[in-house]
Amino acid sequence: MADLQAILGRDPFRVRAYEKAAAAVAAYAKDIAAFDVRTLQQIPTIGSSMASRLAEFLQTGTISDLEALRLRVPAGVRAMTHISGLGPKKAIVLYRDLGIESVEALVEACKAGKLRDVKGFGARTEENILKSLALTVEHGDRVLMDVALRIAETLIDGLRDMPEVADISYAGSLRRMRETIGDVDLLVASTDAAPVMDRFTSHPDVERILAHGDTKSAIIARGGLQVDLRVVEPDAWGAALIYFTGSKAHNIKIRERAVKAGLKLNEYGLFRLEDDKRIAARTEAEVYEALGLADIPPPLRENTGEIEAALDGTLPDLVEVTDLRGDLHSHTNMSDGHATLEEMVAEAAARGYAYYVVTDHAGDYMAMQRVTRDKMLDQRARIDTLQKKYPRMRILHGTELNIQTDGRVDYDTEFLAGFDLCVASIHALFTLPREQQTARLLAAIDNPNVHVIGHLSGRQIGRRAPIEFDEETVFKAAAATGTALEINSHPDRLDLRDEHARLAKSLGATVSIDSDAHAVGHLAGIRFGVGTAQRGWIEKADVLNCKTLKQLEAFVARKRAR
Ligand code: DGT
Ligand code: CA
Ligand code: CA
Ligand code: ZN
Repeated sequence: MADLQAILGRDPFRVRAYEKAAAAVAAYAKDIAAFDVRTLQQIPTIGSSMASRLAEFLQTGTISDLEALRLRVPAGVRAMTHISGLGPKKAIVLYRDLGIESVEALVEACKAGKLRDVKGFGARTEENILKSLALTVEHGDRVLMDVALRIAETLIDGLRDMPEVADISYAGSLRRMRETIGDVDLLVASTDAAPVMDRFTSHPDVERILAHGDTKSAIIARGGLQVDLRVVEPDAWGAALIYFTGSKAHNIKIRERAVKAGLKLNEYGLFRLEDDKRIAARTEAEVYEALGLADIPPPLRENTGEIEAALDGTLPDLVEVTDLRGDLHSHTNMSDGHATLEEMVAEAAARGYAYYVVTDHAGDYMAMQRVTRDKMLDQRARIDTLQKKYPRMRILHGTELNIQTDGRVDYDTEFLAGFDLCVASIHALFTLPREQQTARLLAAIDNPNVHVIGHLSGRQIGRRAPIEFDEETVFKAAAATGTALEINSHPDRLDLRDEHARLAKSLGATVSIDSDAHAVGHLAGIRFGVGTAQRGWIEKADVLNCKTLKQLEAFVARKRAR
C-alpha cells in the first residue's frame, strides 16, 4: 500500500505510516495469524485503523482499499517497482515524466537512451535496469527455495494425517535444496489414491486444477507455483523417491549402472533383467545398496561426482542444522534489523545456541544507518548486562564492516580490537572490473580484524548479478589467512553459492553458515544456508560455527595475531 500510495502521489506521512506498519509486523516475534483487531494493537506502532486493515487481510487475504489502489495503477508500473536498480520511487518518476507503464516500454526506453535525460537518472541506470531484467528472464518462472518449501509443507500438512497416506515427502529440486524451484513434486505412498487426490485438489491454497487423475494430479497453488502429486504403492516408495527426486542427470547415471549389472531401474523398483524379479524398491538405501552404492543424500544428487564417491565410500558426512553451535552474523534495530537486541538474543537462546554474535552495521561508511561509535559502545554495555540472563549462551559483540572500493573497512585498528568478531561485506559498487574486485577482497581478507567475509558475491538471486572476481585466488587467500567465508542463508542470497562453497573447501578454506537475521523469524532460515552447504559437500569440520566457543575464539585470536 505504501508503494501504491507513493506512486499516486498521496500524503508522504501516510506512505511512511504503511512502511512503518509493515516493518513492525515483520519484526513482531509472535505469530499474528489468529489475532483480532484488538490483539493486533499489541504490535508496536499499530493503531486501531491499521489493525482493522490487518484483520481484514488476515480474514480475506486482501484489503479492499488495496484492491482499489491497484485498479488505479497499471500492472506494468507495479511490476516496474520490483526491478532492482529502479524501485518504487524511480518507477513513479518514469511513469509520470515519460509515461512508461510497462516493463517492455521500459526496456525500449533504456535501449533508446531516454532515461538519461530525466533528472536523477543516467546511462548507468539504464545499463543496470537492463542487466537486472536479463537476470529475471534467466530465472523465468522459478521461485526461491523458501517460497516453494512453504507451499510444499502446507500441502503436505493437509494430507499427512489421512489414514490412506502411508508415507509423504516432497521430491524434485526442492528436496535437493536447489536455490530456485521450477515446480514442487509431492510423493505419497498409498494403496488407496482416490481420496488423497480429492483432498489434494480441494486444498484451500489451490488456485487452479491442471489435472486430476488416478495416481497423478497437478495444481497451481495460490501465488502461481505448480505442484505435481504422485501416488505410488508403498512397496515401491524408495524407488519412486529416487526417481522423482532426480536430478535427471543423477538418474540417468544410476540407471546406466543398473543396466551394466544386468538390472533395470525405474520408479517401480530395481529389477533383474533375466526374470523381471524386483530385487529392491522399499527404501532409497536398499535400492542404492543393491546398486553397490552408499545411500546418497539428496543435495548431492547432481551427477557431480557423488556416484563415484558412493562407490569409493568417500561420500561427505554432510553438515546438519543441529551441528551448528551458534550464529556469527545478525542484526538488531540499532542498524537495519527489525527486532530489539533482547528479542534476537532470546530467540537465539531458544534455538539452543552456545554462542550468538550480534553484528550490526558499522557506521563509519554507512552514515545513513546512523550507527555512531557511541551507539556501538552502548550496545556492548547492554550485551554485558543481558549476558547475566543467559548463563548457557555466550553473547558476542561483533559488527558487520563495509568493504570499501580499495578493500579498507570501517574504524581504526584500536576500535576494531574492541569487537569479539568482525564480519566484512561488500554493500556497494558491485560492478567494478574483475581485477579490482579481486584486489578489494584480498585486501579485506588480509585485514587481521576481518574474521568472516559476509555474502561474498553480493548477488541477489534473480535480481542482482554477483560481482566478478578470481575465485581460486580469493578462496586460497581466505584459507591461508584463516578467514572464514560465509554461506549467507537468506533465500535470495545463498552466498557463497553451492559450487563456490565446494571450491572454497577444496582449497582449504573454512566456511561459516550464518542467518544474517534482520528479524526474529530469520534465525530459522539457517536451514537454507545449511542446504546450500550440503550441496557444496560441506562437512561439520569445515564450518566455523560448528566449533566450540573456545575454538571460535582461538580462530579469531589466530587471525588477529597475524
Ligand atoms: P525443477 O522443477 O525445474 O526445479 O527441477 P526438478 O528436478 O524438480 O525437475 P522436474 O520437476 O521436471 O522433475 C522432477 C524429477 O523427476 C526430476 O528431478 C527427475 C525426475 N524426472 C522427470 N522427468 C524425467 C525424465 O524424463 N527422466 C528421468 N530419468 N527422470 C525424470
Ligand atoms: Ca520440480
Ligand atoms: Ca515436476
Ligand atoms: Zn548483515
